[in-house]
Amino acid sequence: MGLFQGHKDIDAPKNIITWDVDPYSEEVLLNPEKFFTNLREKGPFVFLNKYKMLACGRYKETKEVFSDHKRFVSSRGVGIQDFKLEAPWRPPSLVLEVDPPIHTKNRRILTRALAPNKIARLKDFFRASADKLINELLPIKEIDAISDLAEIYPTRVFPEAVGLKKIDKETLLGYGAMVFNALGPDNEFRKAAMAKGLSVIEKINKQCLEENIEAGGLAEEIYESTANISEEDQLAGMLVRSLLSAGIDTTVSAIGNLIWCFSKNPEQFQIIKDNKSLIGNAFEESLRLTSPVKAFCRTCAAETEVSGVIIEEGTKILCVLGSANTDPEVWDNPYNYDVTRRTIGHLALGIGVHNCVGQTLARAEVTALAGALADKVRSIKPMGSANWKPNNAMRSLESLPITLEA
Ligand code: OVM
Repeated sequence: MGLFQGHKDIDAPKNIITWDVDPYSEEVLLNPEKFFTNLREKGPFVFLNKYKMLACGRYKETKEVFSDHKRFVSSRGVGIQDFKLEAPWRPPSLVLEVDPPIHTKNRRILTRALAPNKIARLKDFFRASADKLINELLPIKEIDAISDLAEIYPTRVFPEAVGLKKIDKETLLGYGAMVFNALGPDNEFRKAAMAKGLSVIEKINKQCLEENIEAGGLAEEIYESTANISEEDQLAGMLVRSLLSAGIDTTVSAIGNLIWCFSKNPEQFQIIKDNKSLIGNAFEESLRLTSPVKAFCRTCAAETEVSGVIIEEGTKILCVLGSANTDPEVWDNPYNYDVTRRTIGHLALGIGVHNCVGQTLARAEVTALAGALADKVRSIKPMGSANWKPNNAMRSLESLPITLEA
């Protein structure tokens, strides 16, 4: 059996459209909406000639594939590489890249450490940090919403909340870039992220060790939960690594994308200023519209059929969450940002057993920051064009010049 782009070399299934588009090209990464629309119009699945894999972008099939961890597994990797056929760049994650029953047991440890009652204790700290940051930025005439705000807030509050002793912003951001770009093909974006390489990995691995975990943070609990599982002394460290992998780039992108939504839709920002109870939904709507985690793959475990398409064992399926979240079959005026929209059911945090385990923490961070903006800022004025950053799995901004008007 041949290998192609790190996975099984398969032919197009019958009855589906084959497409030459490269979803990992700079052109698509920087302007995905046209790709989303075309993807949905071509059928329930398309065959990507360049990668010999399937892609889905309609809400129905994306949800079906994501919801079924038995037919569509994560243990063979959630990028285009099949871990059964090729060795991954790092030891696989013990939550993201495993299936039940191992997944169930490991995830439970994270679920407990990140439970709503634990996060509730952090609310005042998050809000005070957000107030402080916005106060620092208000007097500055023009700021970059990414390097001055979106990258600063999570890299300040997350290490403290989790209890990470010494970890710098560059290491956290550099590692996040590797983790997410590694999900794509070995293109220029993956190569650039990997080039930063060794020093970052070493620091990350050190940070996961028990001796570098502060008392009282969320990570301490992970070590406590695994203390009497003697045969698995790597488990806690690996789960802390998952927090570092999934906790920074995601919230940096989410914050940047939320501010982008506010800056482009001043009347929507005004609505949340007038009605603060809509802040939570304003964040959900930005997740729906911009889907910071744009796409994850699954691998078909055994031949099956979805919406009339026969999918063979070993097929990689690119599940384009950003496209499902803008499917006009499900969402009215899908490309509009509307803070009063019913956002329930968006797939930006996934669905099924692998849905985002850190979502309560992410929501607490981002809504604290949005609350500070809504209270302190009269308007968020764009001061130039938004620049998107190509990344094989994330949709995030490189820069966003704005003025925060007091
Ligand atoms: C992990 C991991 C890495 C990236 C993303 C993620 C969104 C988890 O290492 O467990 O979830």
